Amino acid sequence: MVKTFYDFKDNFDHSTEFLIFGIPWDSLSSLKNVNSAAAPFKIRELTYDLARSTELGFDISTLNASDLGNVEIDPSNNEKNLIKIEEFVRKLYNPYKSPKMVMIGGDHFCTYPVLKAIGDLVLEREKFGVLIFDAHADFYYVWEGKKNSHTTVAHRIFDLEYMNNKNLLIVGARDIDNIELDNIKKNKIEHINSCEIYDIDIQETIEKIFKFFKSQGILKLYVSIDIDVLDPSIAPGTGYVVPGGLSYRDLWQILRKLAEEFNIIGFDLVEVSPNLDLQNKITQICAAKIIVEFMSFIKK
Ligand SMILES: [Mn+2]
Repeated sequence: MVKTFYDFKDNFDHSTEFLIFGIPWDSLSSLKNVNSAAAPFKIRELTYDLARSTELGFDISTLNASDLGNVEIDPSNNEKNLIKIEEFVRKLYNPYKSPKMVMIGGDHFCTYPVLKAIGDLVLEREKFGVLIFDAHADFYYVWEGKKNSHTTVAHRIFDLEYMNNKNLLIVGARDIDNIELDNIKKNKIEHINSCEIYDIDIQETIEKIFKFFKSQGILKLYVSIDIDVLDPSIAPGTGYVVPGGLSYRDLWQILRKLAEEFNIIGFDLVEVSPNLDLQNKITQICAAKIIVEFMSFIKK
């Protein structure tokens, strides 16, 4: 039996504030040895070794969260998985009074069907935006001839009819290929690269992110966190490590401020590779901490 995240219950009712679910799917990774499909199991498991309160002293048991387990995945049928995930989220997401959706991936393409299900249903869509934290832009148009890949996911999100260069922001990138750069320039995609964050400082970065969304009247955010946005010295257990990333503290601080200013309607944490992690599971611990700390910021 799959353990739940911390010891949250596995059922929910009208009062539930967070719905957690896993997507054990890594077939659309461009790497073969990543096993991020195991991450939803492994990350949940290690929460039993962690403290039951957050860093700011918030009692985790009062989060009113449910962990509904994993979406059933068929590793050999990507099309079916996309439909399944979208249906799964559609059934749970109630735009009038929805609990916050929290997804544990999986490779980064897991974000697409989740975000699409929410974005299709969200009310006042002109106030809806997407913030992606990633070492990469994931902005190839196709990858090895295929449109669906974790390397194309930001482009697929951008391609959604209601997404554009005013409601999509990529933060922390530092390994963008020339083809992607062309796509980014052509479509005028905004991104705050990792080096810019350290040229200014974290407070200014936060203000820049706020300004980007608020100047467009965007108040509701879906946040996608690729674990590789963190520097590999703190999060080595992922497929494509790139030096020069964010510190855990800086990401923590950005998420804390974001939750104060925006209605976070859902978020995800993707690309953790348990079999590439250190023996002390530092990357998986970062993932668990980011998820639960962000939940506590959202709850306030
Ligand atoms: Mn990514």
